[in-house]
Amino acid sequence: MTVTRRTTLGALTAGATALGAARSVAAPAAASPHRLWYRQPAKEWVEALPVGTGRIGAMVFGGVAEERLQLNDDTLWAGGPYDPVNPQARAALPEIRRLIAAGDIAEATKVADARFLATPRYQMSYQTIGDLRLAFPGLPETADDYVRDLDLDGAIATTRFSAGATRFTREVIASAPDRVIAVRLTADKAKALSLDLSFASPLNSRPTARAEGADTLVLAGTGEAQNGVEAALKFECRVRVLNKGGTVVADGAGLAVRGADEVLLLIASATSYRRFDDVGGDPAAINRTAVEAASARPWRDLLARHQADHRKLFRRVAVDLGTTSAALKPTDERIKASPTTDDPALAALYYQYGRYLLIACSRPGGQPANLQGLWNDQAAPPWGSKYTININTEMNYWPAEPTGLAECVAPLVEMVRDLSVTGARTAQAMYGARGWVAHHNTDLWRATAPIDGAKYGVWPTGGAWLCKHLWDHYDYGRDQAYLADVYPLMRGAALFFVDTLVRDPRTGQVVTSPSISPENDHGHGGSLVAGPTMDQAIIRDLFSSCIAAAAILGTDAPLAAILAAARDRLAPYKIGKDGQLQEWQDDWDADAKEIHHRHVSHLYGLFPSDQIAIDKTPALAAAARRSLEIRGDLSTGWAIAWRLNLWARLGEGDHAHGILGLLLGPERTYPNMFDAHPPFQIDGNFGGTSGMTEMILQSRNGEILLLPALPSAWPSGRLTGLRARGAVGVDVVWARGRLESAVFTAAADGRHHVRYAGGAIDLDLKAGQRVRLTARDGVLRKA
Ligand code: FUC
Repeated sequence: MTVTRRTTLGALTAGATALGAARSVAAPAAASPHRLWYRQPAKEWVEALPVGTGRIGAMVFGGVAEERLQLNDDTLWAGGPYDPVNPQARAALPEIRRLIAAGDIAEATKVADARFLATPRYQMSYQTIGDLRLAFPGLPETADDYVRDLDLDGAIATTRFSAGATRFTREVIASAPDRVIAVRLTADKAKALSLDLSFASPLNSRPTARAEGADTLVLAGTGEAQNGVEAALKFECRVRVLNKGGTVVADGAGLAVRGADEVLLLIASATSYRRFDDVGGDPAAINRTAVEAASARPWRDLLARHQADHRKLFRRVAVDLGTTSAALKPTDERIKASPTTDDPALAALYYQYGRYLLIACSRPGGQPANLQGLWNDQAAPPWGSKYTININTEMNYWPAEPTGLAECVAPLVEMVRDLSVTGARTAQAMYGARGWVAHHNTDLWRATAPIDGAKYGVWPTGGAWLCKHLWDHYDYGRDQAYLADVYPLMRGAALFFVDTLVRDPRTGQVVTSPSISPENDHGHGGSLVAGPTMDQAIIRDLFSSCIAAAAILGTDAPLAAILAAARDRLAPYKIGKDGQLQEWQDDWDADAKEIHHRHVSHLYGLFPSDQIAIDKTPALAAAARRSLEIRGDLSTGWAIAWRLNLWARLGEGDHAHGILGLLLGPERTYPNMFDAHPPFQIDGNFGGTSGMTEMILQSRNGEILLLPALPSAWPSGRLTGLRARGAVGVDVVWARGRLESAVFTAAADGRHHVRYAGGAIDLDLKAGQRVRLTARDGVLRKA
């Protein structure tokens, strides 16, 4: 363990300036709490730095002689509109159910694999545009005084270096308001900027680049066909070069800039995607409009508009967990050193990075964050970089409401709206059921049938889990017009289960069948089963939120009564022979093929749900804890992050902090702070931000808990701008391991039951009202 002195940020920054004498370039801003920085260009993709408008994004490598901007468009996917429903599925359903009830899981799996899976059996992949390459003739491979960084607060990636006697600066932003990625190149000498621009794409559809006019380069092409589904999307990416003092000439499939004082590149991208069933858009027209409009604005204007837009979201939350001299090092070195170094500011940086990433990849009008958010450099990425909705997509949105990014949930809501349409067809054709269903994955085309293999895909509660986010968005924001808008989606998800739940002949209770506990083999012939604990819990939440919504909206009382009766018949939680929370109706946990399996699906009730809580259902919480102990802490990225949230819910701050250490270490965090599943998967980043929030503030079971799992490693700190259920903002400040103050700012009228340590207080707040609490001797008082 490196012993480092804890100090305030101010003192450290002063220290950094002193250090700056020795290290002229990098050091002055090194202790900035919002800065990822490096002393060398990115070699690997997971060293490059992400920017994004929510719709289009770039990974910035920071090369000297050649800069590589790897580009993405969130609607560039393989395939086109398709309906994967297998016409044989409905006839196979009774047989699969019968085989499961008879305990012949192997045979049920065979039948499901043969007749119950989607056609095609796999979904479409998210793709990449490729690279915009900037080659700088005359510049060396490596340069002096090199530093590159990503400023999370400014949402700007900057590369600075000297070559010869010239100092170069390259800045990259991805502007949501102006719908372009803008790159500004400057130098401290006149006429010093010369570069050649070209596109390179790994897509098999071989997009072609051509110059348009004297200053524009256009890459146009299509997505790829996949699994027998034809490529339906056209895409276009265009870059316009604006320069001062130099020349631009078109040179075949490239552009050459010579002798400029300053260069501004404006990059736009679009596809013909309009909706899952409409690919009639005109990408060239969309891009022309965006580039034309952005060209009318000087860089400082583009920058100011971008930063104002970003900061409106980003600055809602501030975090300080303390800092040490470890924070002076480049980010990659800090990650490497983190297992043996006290570096609480690295956790704070990771926290805000999660928020930065969500702002950059999930904005209204765009697609939701996929398995890699927005950033992917491959034509065939891992797991298709799709939407895996048996944990991953949901985890992406865990931090959204509590950390002040409710707007970022909009694309997820829109995806559920689409799924309620495509999933209605799947519900009808596969199950003969009303409502809608989505299984464990979906894609740009909103496919909803079971994919990959019965042991992964035959899981009917993916759409229902997504509906939790619809309800949570209401619960945090309390906007009734929004609730009225999404209620039909929740209602449709519930109706599917009214029609498809089956009676367990042994107990008379109702369960899902066929299903699985994602993606865990229970050791009795496979994964297929009736009534995995997670399904019962998700459906319980879905029914409860529908009942509550119907009451708030004053509608649908007859259905609410049906749901209440069905909810009472759902098979309840069970505690098994090892004291664990049973993952299945049978006590099979000890027989499972992988005892340390990464999914902890049966613990959904503890987090993200609050059906199980240490202070409400202590016996179940103890069983969940036992399950967690058996599963172990070490896993893949998102699975570690889930455990972090769960241990926070158990009130175990030090244990949670230890798990956070596993997530932040070099095994699970790449140099650019992307989460390693491995390979890269963004859910761990978001789950990490969520888990840290849960250590400081929990909003559950109708209560707000302050410092419920504060670790001893963070004796003093603050986390301000958080949101709790009931439309209230919360700022938490603590010192020497105890609460100093908590400020509540109400956005709507309401009563809040607030707890800290042993004490509690009720706050009746009117919209706009602000109240400060202190806690002397653990007793909460209004200040
Ligand atoms: C689920 C997980 C895998 C991976 C994939 C994208 O299937 O079990 O670990 O995260 O989604």
